[in-house]
Amino acid sequence: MNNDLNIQQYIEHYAHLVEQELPEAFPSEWYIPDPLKQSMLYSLMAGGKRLRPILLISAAEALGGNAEAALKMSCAVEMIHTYSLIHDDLPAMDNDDYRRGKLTNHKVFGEALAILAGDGLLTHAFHSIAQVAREFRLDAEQALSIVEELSAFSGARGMVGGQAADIQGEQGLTQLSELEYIHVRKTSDLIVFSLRAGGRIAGANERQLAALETFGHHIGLAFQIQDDILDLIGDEHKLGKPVKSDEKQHKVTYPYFIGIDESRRKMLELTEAGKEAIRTEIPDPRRLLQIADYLLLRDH
Ligand code: GRG
Repeated sequence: MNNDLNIQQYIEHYAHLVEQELPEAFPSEWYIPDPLKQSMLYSLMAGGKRLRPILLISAAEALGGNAEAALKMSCAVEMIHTYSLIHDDLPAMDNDDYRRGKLTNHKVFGEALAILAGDGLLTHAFHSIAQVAREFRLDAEQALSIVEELSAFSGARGMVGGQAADIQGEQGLTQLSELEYIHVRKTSDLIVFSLRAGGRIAGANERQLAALETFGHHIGLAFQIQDDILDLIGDEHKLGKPVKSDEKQHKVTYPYFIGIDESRRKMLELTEAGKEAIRTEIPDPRRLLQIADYLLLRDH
């Protein structure tokens, strides 16, 4: 059925399925204190593009994996992503009042519950993976590798390490390679995990996993460069004239180092290189290729 959908409809279709599945990930017989559950669900259900779950599902689909297992597993990666956003918004980190057009978790529930909601989501992601592995009788080696890789890509070696380097870098980054290290850890790593996990559900071999990784690494970095560009020019577009606050002009982003035009060129080049990595190695890469192109069109 989803063969008939254009890429936007395909993305909307899976984003909707993920949204239906997310609350189901918490066993109904579990007693979770009410404010904690509300706080977790508030951020989990606050919208968002659901990019990482969709990539996991599409990678599984591209290799003929079980669609239901992929959908359930994809909720785990969205839990990790959501926890990282809740913690990133805290006063000790970015101190943001709004996320996805809504008040941030700590603004609604207070800092203590926001920290705990993040902790709860992080922990529950691993529970969900174990449950999916058991329910769908995943190959034990693949299931263990998924757990291992989620920990590596989202933890101190990956996203958490990227966040730490970002905070340290606020004292002043001097080289593009330092910024790229942060972007890869904070953004590409969870995308790479999603693709490899989707591949593993489908029993991907090492060459296919490596191809998915290269694809994720490149489109993740392209996605983050685009974020930097949108961050800089978003307000200018909205207001129809250039308004650059001092803060934005001096924020150390990709355009800060190489300018907007060169950043755009780099973003396109990375996307093409990512697509090239999966074109022949993955049996049916069509949706992944379309997603890579679709991401270039986004405006938020
Ligand atoms: C606090 C452990 C910890 C990590 C925080 C994810 C992150 C690391 C910080 C958020 C800030 C940021 C710009 C990170 C780069 C990754 C990124 C582009 C996140 C936003 O992802 P989208 O655009 O968000 O997919 P939606 O809202 O669509 O889910």
